[in-house]
Amino acid sequence: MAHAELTLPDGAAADWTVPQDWAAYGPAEHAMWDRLFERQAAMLPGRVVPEFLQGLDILRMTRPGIPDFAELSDRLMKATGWQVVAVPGLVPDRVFFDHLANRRFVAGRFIRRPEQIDYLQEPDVFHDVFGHVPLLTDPAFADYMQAYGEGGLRADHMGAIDHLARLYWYTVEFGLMRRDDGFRLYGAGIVSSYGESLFALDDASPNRIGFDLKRLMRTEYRIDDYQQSYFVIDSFEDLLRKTSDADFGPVYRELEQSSDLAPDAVLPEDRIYHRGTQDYARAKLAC
Ligand code: HBI
Ligand code: FE
Repeated sequence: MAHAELTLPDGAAADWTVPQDWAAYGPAEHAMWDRLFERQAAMLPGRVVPEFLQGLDILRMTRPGIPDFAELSDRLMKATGWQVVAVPGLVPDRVFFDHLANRRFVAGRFIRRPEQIDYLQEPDVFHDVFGHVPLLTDPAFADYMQAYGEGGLRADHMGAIDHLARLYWYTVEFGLMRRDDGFRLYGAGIVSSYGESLFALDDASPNRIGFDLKRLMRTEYRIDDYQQSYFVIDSFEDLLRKTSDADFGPVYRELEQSSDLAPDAVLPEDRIYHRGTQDYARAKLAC
């Protein structure tokens, strides 16, 4: 995605960070966090990868209230060398990649209002911190995120950000993992959403397809509704291995020769775990 319109907000540093100003949150903001947290914490065990729940424990995120980024960073630094820094909202791609490449995760400091409880456009502190930060305690996932940032800086030079952004979307945001006893969620966009946490795992509508780097990079995605396809990895180690052996230069050159795929596409060579009915997406189109 290109965010050409973004300009550095007043009060932000050159790297777009701002103080979290934790003391400035009011009771209603902490209560909104608690409401979202309790709803997800009750539902996720048995659905999310165990590494996520371990991350909540390691970071002491099971305590009430919006977490203090300084404290999260202390614990995260000890676990995997990552930090959490606050930003006012979306930041330019290059700034985003540079933070990740340096093991800093940028998180929104604001929290959604009650009328936005199930959908909002810009990532808030619940999506960013509850959704993304727990897995940064996992060594392989932590390395994957850094590698993505480094890949982003290279993709920027090669004009390939759109292809790379799809990798982030279908793994970090909307990824599923195959475990011995069934599929598990790990993508932050799913894990921070009540509705999609159910849909991604249980609904017959979306495709569930084995991870393949080039195939995934050809696939368009939806930003306004539940995904029509989810891509399934075997492990974070496997994901890291399949994405870190090259600078993606040859991959991007190959992709220039191949067409984009619709979000619901299914190919003969896909490893299809579940062929979606697409009933949900079709019903949405009809209204
Ligand atoms: N900025 N704050 C914030 N959070 C994001 O997830 C984010 C961003 N800027 C760019 C971006 N994501 C993506 O477009 C890149 O992954 C390509
Ligand atoms: Fe996100």
